[in-house]
Amino acid sequence: MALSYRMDCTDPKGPICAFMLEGRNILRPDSGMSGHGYETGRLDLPFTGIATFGRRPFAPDWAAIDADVAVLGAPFDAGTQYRPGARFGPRAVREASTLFSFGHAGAYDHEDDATYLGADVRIVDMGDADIVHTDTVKSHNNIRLGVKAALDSGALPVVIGGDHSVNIPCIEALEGAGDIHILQIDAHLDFVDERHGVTRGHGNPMRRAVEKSYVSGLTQVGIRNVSSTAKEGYEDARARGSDILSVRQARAMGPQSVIERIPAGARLYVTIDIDAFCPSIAPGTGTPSHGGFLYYEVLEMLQAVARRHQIVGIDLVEVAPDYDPSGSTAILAAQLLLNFLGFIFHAKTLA
Ligand SMILES: [Mn+2]
Repeated sequence: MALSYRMDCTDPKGPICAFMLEGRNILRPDSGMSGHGYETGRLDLPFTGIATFGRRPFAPDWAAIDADVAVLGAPFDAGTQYRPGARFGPRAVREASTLFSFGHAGAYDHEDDATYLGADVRIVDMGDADIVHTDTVKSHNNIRLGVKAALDSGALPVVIGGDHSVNIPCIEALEGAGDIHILQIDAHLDFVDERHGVTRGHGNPMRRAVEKSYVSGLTQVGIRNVSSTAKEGYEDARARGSDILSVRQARAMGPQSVIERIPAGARLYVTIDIDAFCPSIAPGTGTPSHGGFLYYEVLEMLQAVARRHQIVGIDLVEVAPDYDPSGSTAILAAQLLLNFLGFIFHAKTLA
């Protein structure tokens, strides 16, 4: 058989670039609504092919995104105050996400009796924001432009960090798009104003967020142990209306009750720091903190917010894969993101 790889940018519904093999999208082989194509096409097991997020189409032309979800890598880790390595997060999470790309035309969940992320949910991978070493402002600006491009196209932006400083340009990109509430799932408060002149490190993002006129409030869940935020930071956060819950407090009230504390009707931005999880299941991060969440505690919070709120943006940060030779941390990140996206688009079908 003749192998003819080409870039196809001529889709009549929009110039999304996709890798095609003899007319079939090899990154998303079974994209028809009619179901899987095991008998007629390639098997395309998860370990084959190009590792875009979920093995969905690569969309390098940010001026021509035509999708429901646009995934952007933000491989910046110069904002860290301890172990670096989150610059390798986007690649690791993309690689891990291929595990969930069996080509079943969606993922059937028997507990929910729902098929998530069928071919009707169009996800593209924008690639990475350009990172300029030693230059936080330029790197953050490139991330902001990527998120803005996703928003302008009408797609839901999903950013994979990078350290938590990459949340700063994500929130900046939402300027002019209406008021938002932020749900932060994290071990650390990240509410430092300024220290030694640093205002855009990974300890600063929630402080930068509340300075925005369009950020109406914060819900900060999973906060525990030592942090770069001192007592004054907690007092400042609470004075600005922040709702701060530790893992033990959140666990005692249950995921549904935690989410019901978020103001009803709020448009929600969700920022997930992987160090919110227990290091026993997520050791691949720069500042691990024992006593963290387990998988279903966070998954059930995400399922609840997807049912209750409009989600306007997501970031998942601080996966530093080299501290976890098992790869479980990146798999956790990919599994969370894909399930969260599944819940969001499934909730729209019920609305
Ligand atoms: Mn954080």
